[in-house]
Amino acid sequence: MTEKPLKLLFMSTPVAPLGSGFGGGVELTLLNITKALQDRSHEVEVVAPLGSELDSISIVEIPGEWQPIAQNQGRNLPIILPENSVLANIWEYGRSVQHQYDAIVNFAYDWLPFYLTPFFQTPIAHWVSMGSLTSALDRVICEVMNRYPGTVGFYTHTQAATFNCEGSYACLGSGLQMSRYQFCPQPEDKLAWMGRISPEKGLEDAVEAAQKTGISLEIFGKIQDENYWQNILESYPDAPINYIGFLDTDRLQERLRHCRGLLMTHRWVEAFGNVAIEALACGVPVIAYRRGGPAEIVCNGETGWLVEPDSVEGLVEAIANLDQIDRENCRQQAEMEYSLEALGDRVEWWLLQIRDG
Ligand code: HBI
Repeated sequence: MTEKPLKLLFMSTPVAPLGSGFGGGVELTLLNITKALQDRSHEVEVVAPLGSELDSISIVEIPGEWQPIAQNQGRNLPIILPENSVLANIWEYGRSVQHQYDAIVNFAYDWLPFYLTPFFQTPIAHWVSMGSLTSALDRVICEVMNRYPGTVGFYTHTQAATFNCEGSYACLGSGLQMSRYQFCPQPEDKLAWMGRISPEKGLEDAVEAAQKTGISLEIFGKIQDENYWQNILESYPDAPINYIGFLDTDRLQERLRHCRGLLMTHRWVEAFGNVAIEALACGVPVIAYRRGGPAEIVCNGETGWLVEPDSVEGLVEAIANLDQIDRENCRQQAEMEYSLEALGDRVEWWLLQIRDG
C-alpha cells in the first residue's frame, strides 16, 4: 500500500456485547474487516457495548442498555431508544473523538447513526447487516444513499435490492481468516445447521429434513428465541438432532468440518450468510434455499445445491446428491472469493473513496 494509512473508528452493533453470539454474522464480519485492514497497516479502533470481546483486539467499551433487535417486529415499527441507550452512548463517544479519524464505520442496523450522518464532520461509512425490515429505517438509509453516494455498503446485491432505493452503494461481500478453517476431505455421516435460533432462520425445515433422511443434524448457534426452539423440539420429538450451542471459531470449525453438508433454510432474504463461507472454507458443501445472499454465494452443482425456498422435499433430494460435490472445490471457492485479502481489497477501496471524498 503506497497511500497514507487510514485511521478508522468502528461502531459496533448495539444489540449485545461482541463475542456473545447475539450479534449474529455481523460480529464475525466486524472482526474480519478489522483484521483485513490492520493487515494493511490501517489503524482501527473498535467501540462496542460493555463486556465485548473481539479476539485480541482492544475495544473501547461503552455502558448502556442494549438495543432491541429489529427483526420480527413488523414493517411499521417506530424508532425505539431505551432510556440509557448504549447505541446513543456509542455515538456520543464517536462525536467527541471524531476529529482523530479519517472515517467512522457504522455496523448498527439502526436509525440513529443514519440520522446523525449530516451532523458529523467526519465521514461515516455504513455497513448494512440485514435486508429491508422497517419503513423508518428504509427511508433514512435511502436518504443517506442519495445524499452521500457510495457511503452505504451491503453484503450482496440481492440484499441491497430489498431497500428499493435508486442511490449508489458498495457491494462488499464478506471474508474469513482462511488459516483458521481446516479442510476435511472425508466427512462423517452427519449434517450441520448454524445460526441464531430465531424464526426468520427456519431451523424447523432442517430438522424435518434430518427426520426424513435419518441423517443426524448438528445444530450450532445461540438460542435467541426460547419459545421457538421449544416448539421445534415438541414438533419433531424423534428427529436425530444434536444441539451443540454457540462455539468460538476454532471449536466451531473443528466440528463443522466433519459434516457432509451445511443446510441453510432461511425464511427471510438473508443478507449474506457468513455460515455458508465458513462451511465452504472447511470443504463442506452448502445446501441453501435459493433466496438472498446464499444464492449469490453457492455455485449450484459445484460447491453445493440451491433448493426451491421452503421446500423440505428439495432439501432431501439435495442431501441425496451431496456426494456429487467435490469438497476441494468448496475450499477453493472460499480461498478465491472470501479470503481476508479479497475482503480487504473491497473494503479498503470503499473506505479510501470515502476518505478522499
Ligand atoms: N437489530 N436493532 C438492531 N440493530 C442491529 O445492529 C442488529 C439487529 N438485529 C440483528 C443484528 N444487528 C445482527 O445480528 C446482524 O448480524 C443480522
